[in-house]
Amino acid sequence: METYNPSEVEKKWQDRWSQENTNSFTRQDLLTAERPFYNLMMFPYPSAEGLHIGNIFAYTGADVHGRYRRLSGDDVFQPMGFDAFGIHSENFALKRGVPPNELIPRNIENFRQQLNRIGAMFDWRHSVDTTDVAYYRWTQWLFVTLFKAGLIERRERAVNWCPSCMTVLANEQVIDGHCERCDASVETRKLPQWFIKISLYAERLLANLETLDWSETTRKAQVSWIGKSEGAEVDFQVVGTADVIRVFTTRPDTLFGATYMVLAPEHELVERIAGSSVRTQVLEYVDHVAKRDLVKRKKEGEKKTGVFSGAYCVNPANGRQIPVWIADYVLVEYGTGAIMAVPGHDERDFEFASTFDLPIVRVIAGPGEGASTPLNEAYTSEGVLVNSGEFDGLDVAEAKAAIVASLAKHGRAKATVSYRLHDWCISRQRYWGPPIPVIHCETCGTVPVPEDELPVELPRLDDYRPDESGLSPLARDQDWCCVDCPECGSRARRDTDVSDTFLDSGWYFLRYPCTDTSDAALDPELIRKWLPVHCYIGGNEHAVLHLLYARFLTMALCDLGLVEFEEPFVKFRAHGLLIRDGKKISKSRGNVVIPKPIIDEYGADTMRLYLMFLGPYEQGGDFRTGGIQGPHGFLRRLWQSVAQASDEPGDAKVMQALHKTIRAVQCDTESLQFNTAIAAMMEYLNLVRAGGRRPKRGEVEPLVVLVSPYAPHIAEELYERLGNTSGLFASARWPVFDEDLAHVEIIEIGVQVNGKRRGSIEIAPDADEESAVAAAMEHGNVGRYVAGNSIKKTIYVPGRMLSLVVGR
Ligand code: ANZ
Ligand code: ZN
Repeated sequence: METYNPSEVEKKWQDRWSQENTNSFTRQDLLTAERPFYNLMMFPYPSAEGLHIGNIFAYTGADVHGRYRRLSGDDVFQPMGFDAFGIHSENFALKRGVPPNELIPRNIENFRQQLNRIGAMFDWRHSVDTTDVAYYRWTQWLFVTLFKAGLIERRERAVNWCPSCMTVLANEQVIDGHCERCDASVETRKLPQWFIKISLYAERLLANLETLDWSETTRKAQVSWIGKSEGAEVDFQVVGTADVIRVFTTRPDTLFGATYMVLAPEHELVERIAGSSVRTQVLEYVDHVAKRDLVKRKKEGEKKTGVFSGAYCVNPANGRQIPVWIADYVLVEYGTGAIMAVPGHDERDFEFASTFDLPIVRVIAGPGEGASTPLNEAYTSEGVLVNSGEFDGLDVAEAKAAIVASLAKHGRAKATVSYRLHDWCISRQRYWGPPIPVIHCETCGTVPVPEDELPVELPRLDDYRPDESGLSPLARDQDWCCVDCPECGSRARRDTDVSDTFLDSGWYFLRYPCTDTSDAALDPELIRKWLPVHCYIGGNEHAVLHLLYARFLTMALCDLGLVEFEEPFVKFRAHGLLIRDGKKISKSRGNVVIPKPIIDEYGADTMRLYLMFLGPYEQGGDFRTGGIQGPHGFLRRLWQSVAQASDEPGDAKVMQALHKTIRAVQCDTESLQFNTAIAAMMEYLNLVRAGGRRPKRGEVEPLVVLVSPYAPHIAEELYERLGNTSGLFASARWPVFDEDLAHVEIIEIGVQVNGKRRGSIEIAPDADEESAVAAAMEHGNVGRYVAGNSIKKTIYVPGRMLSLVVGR
């Protein structure tokens, strides 16, 4: 047999897969599939640079998983598409001076070729391109559907405006006051905008998280983004006036410790209550704050500033008069824009009170503390009430309920829930997106474009540059803007904004199986059969944007009876990131690695194997080009072993090792622990070839199947050379391991976190520390205690115990 020539082998099999439609399904195939498994990965936006090695790492892992499932008997649907609208793409087109309508199709073609070269089993028949009218007409349909359901509204609002991208941004796209994309400082502008009412769904979006099998970090990110806060609104009477200051607090239990109040400088009562002797000072302060940068203001840790208003309120708990201050650490847009300040138990209030010499009173006592234990800093933990009259002795939870109930009797308080999640602003004053399908008519108001008149096609513009006007470039195309009102027929104007790219990507997974359907967005039969998605893999940077919008849209469609499930992704796993020279590989850091030279030199199979061997898939790994020889050598050795194999059954000892290997590779591949699966296969091949031993067919043929998800081309070739003619997927099955032969001794050991037993793991008595820690982290309970912290120290006694010391 000739030597291993990756480029020849890979070309041969890629051609064959494409000719035989090995990975593409027809509608009929989809409908008759017996064990549907929808293996979804986040689709890329087709930049001009093409895919870099970090993207390939992500896609390869998902493909390995999909190939494994398919060999195990699942019907795996693995589509791929392009998220090609949006500012990213448009900015690039502007820079190049090539219209996006020309540039984007070229980029897409380039991406498609790159993706094909890695040998992933993408079903291109079911691809989507969000800029294709055949797709975005349904994005517009979705807009109209939500609009008719009352879930989209036009509001004149102060919105985030990026002066550099010259467009409005969603809150989610503003990071620390800066544009997520270009990093410019975000400004505020008042413009009429379209909002999707995602905040109506806050509670359900939060509650459902419990039911999802998702990476813990992703789930946590959503919980804090939704930001549910249970508390109360309490009214404080302003002394000597009829005015009332309403505050929002999450700690009504600390009411007796409220020693002063604070209004946000923009609060409407500031003008009214400012006493005459301090009026000038107050107005000066308000003016000073108004000129300051909002971004800096929101950052904690800044020195607190403020001014006394001259007014007093009555603390309804104990009738004492407390001063009202004005300070910029209270934000006007959150809660009621006013707070009761409890310096004994709130860090910000403690700092402010210390600065301005305001009284600090303890009302919660922790273990071993009493009513008069001094406070050197705010005490923010649990405890029982002290210095709180009739409520003394209650714990925090009891006191919250009791104090609110008691005030409520006099109409002074009510329990409230608030969320940080705001409505989703989807208007973009840019060119490269689906036009918002609405017509503005003087007589009829806002009229959605009738469904049978969709799509509203994006016109070609010679000049598609954004401008300062607050209007999209589409507004400059008078012919396009002028239409007849669909209701009364009089002259009317199109809405000229386009919708946010996140609307395009918020529903693409619903469209994939339905791409053969041209008269509806969704094909109910196929949706029922294939959704929700069985496994979704993507980057954790989408934890709150895309993943929240997709969940919301699915839930809304469910309420409208258009799909039968609320949650789109039963299982989500975030892949890790590749590091190079100590930094994340990314275009912005300028340390990208292009896959092509690696594929040209070693082949895609070696590259796949190498990437999957770099580190745990969900954690990522360190990219060092040098390490590629090991995986490459392994494939060469496998090739030789098949070539030299004698036609005999395997030796008993090797067969036993084989069954252990099958078991290990299966468990690890299933749980995305690709690196350890590869290590097991390498170890096995070493045993097969130990001392230059001649391999037996029964020893290597199953290995070819085990390797195939990782290195599919060479596996197909070897499988064929072993005399199988119809291709791996058509005739091979994942080998079944023999329980007795694969048996490895397993024992149970306890796991401690910070000295407390939090669970136990089942593990081989001689397992190494790394696998013991990995097994412990898989244990939900242990994971919970470790989450959010890092492991500072590990004490592992094989066969006995594992103890983790964690901290921030
Ligand atoms: C009294 C108190 C005592 C508070 C205590 C906290 C601790 P979350 O949980 O984030 O919703 N607050 C309310 N409105 C505010 C605003 N507009 N700007 C700044 N701070 C505001 O936070 C709610 C808590 O943040 C509220 O509960 C209030 O302070 C403060 F030991 O009331 B608290
Ligand atoms: Zn009209």
